[in-house]
Amino acid sequence: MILSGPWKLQHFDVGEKPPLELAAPGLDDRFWIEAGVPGDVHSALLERGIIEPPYFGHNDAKCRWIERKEWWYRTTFELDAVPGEEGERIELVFEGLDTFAAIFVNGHEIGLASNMFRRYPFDITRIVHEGRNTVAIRFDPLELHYRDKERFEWSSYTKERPWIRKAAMNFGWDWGPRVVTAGIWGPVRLERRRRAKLTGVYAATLSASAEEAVIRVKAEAEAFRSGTKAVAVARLIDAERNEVASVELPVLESAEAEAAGGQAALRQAFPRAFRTQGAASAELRIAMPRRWWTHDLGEPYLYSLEVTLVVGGEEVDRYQQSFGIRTLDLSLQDPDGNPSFAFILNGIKVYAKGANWIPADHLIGSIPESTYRELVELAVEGQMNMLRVWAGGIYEKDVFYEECDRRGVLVWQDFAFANALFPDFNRDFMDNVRQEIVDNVKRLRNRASLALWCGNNEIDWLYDMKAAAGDITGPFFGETIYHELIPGLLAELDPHRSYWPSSPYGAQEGYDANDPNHGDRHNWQVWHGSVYPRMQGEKPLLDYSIEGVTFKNFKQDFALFSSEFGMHASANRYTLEKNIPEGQFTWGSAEMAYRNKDTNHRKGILLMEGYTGIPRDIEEYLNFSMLTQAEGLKYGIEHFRRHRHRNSGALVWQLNDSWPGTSWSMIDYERLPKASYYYGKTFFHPVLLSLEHEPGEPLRVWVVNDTLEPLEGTVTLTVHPLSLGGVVAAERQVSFAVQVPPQTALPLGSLGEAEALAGLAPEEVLVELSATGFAAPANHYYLRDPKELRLPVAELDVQVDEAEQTVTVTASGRSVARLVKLELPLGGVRFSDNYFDLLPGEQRTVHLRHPEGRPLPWAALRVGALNAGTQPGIRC
Ligand code: BMA
Repeated sequence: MILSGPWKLQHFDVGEKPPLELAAPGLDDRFWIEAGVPGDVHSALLERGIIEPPYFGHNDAKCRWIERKEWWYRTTFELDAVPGEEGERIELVFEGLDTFAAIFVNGHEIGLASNMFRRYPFDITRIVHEGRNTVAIRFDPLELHYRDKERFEWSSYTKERPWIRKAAMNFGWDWGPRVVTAGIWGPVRLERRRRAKLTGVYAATLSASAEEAVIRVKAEAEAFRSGTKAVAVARLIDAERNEVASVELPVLESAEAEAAGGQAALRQAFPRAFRTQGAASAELRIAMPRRWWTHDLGEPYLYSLEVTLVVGGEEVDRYQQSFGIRTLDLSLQDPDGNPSFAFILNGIKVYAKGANWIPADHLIGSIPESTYRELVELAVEGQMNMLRVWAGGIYEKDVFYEECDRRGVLVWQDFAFANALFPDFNRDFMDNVRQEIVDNVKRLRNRASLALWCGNNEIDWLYDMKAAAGDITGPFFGETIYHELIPGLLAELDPHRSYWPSSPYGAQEGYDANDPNHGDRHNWQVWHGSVYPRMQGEKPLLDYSIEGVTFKNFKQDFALFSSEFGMHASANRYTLEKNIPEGQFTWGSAEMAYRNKDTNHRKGILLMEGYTGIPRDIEEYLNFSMLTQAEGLKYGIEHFRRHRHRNSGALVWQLNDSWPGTSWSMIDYERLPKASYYYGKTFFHPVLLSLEHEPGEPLRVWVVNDTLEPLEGTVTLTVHPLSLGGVVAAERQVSFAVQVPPQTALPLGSLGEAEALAGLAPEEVLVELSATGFAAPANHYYLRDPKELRLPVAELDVQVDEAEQTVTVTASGRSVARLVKLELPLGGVRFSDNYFDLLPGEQRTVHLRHPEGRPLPWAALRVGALNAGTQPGIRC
């Protein structure tokens, strides 16, 4: 039974009322408000209009009082009959409590919680009764639990985090405000059990060829009294519900075997004192398995793994989850013996394309499941095959992994330790962390999508930097978590999955952990100006100059795997406008500055200054920042992919947003993609046509083929004048006949700049690459930066078909339309394309839909381009 309510909620000052009064079954709580569970306090108050929307203007600051209160939740549940028979139990299970809580049932305190990431099960058999039962939970202000604690030299953004096992981003990050939540953020379940229960199921693919797969299955169980015999039956079932393999696992053996220890008399006299734990494992063999692939390499085929626990012929417990048959390893050496950092799926190297995932809202408990589905769907449509669940958020909700399994997206999962020192010398803290790791590894270890466990975000690397800079003088507190505790537990709980202690990590010859020659790498030269190379122990350098932060620095980066890099772009107009007080949606306003939580706003300006020029108004900011991010990511990712013999992954910082701000995200808080996302449909496409070029240098044409099929056809490079002018200038075309083997990046040839231009100026052309004979999106390049281009004013013709939900845009004048954008004031709208370029006369039909089928506000449609201004849509 899920205890989803109604739940009541109220706040008190600390100690205002005695706990037993507020937990008492008979308390009159009619003046309390109703609250959704799972959910959070902020969302409940917002729903009742008690607080104003926290992301509008500076309202987040007005909500800070919530942090200082004691919050009480109450609900009731009915039982027809109390456990009668011996060996029957009732458990109350909390999947997520945020964070320090005391839990009461029928006025009895049943336990405390102190970790948002843990699962808290309580045996309440002895205190429930027939009829109505009462549950009450008190959430303490965090301050009570950290105010007397030691402060550390390093804990980014706030000093209280290290002792509190809670999503770090709640305290504010460089892309989100401080919104410290409280409440019941996971489901609450009442489980009635008889005789025994499953305490764990583990399944791992040991080998998987096209002919046969071998899967190890393990079941763990607990009986409620000694002497109970139980078997678990594990079955693998295909999508048509046919059983393809099964095995019986004798998880709990006979009483005689247990009594071998010489405790027979005690066991007989007190059988309930001897709860029996047991486990058994076996191998399943599956002939002609259908293997699980990422969506770009094949089908993410899922079986169902079902395990039933049987005692004396009666089924007492059941586990069921989808299961993908695949092998997956992190390879640190390529077949030629060179260093690598590559994911090998069913023996095939995956070029990982994707982004870093942060919680989709600060109000984590209230994020609807549909948001997860939409974001993962967008990732797939954006040609991504890997998401990294970043350490400063949470171990995500089940729905996230379900979607990744189902859609063929790999997950790089960080443990929840980000940018701070942690008290690994404290036994209570470490016991808490140990249980958090056990809970989450057991929950997620059977996911086909789960590719890697990673110990932390940037801690090993930044510890060295901060120590070298003199900001940290003490030891590396927390080190034993990532280098001892976690790998030790994984060896026991999830031995067939790869583990990497930190991101970035890996160094050789005295370089720091961000070394491109070993492990993964974060490129924060671009944007943050963090100068590289850097030796271990060397003082870090920041270069705040146009050259220091420019994305052109990506070309100096020969990382084995690029797990973080990126640039800011504005959120979409609707997302910002909706949350900014009237008159403040202007470039340079205090409200716009408040949307940007990064440390030094100059970085973004420098980046644009070097590329597009500094924006003069909000329209230019929207356009220039989006263009810079899109072109910058394209520049970097195409470079990484051209070096796919060495580089095996590009994960952008960051996929999504947790509030309507300006950040590195490719998709904003309203689930409206930015220009970079649409560019990604090309730069992440499995078949990439790419031009490598710098001003004055030859144009080098490449094809990158990530697929398992060879490609054969023709690639054509066409030089188009930006404007047809008075005379139609001849287009210049060069074609290359190509044969590209599977999983290869191939240079096709090059052309001198002057030769390609044939008399045109480099500031006046667009170069297009296109393919015939195989499917690859056409790709566009400009030979000079936007601020140097001579881009004439474009004219757009816009036709709207409301019935078909399409908008057709034509570049109706004589020049290229650059960064054509369609805007609607509604969140979540899906545009089949946006932020694209049109050649003179070229036409594109964009399909629009809302995932929940909401009517589109056509009257408010705006269509514009970088060189055409923004105009209201033209209706027909
Ligand atoms: C990296 C991430 C985040 C941060 C981002 C942008 O450090 O791991 O902590 O938000 O860069 O600065």
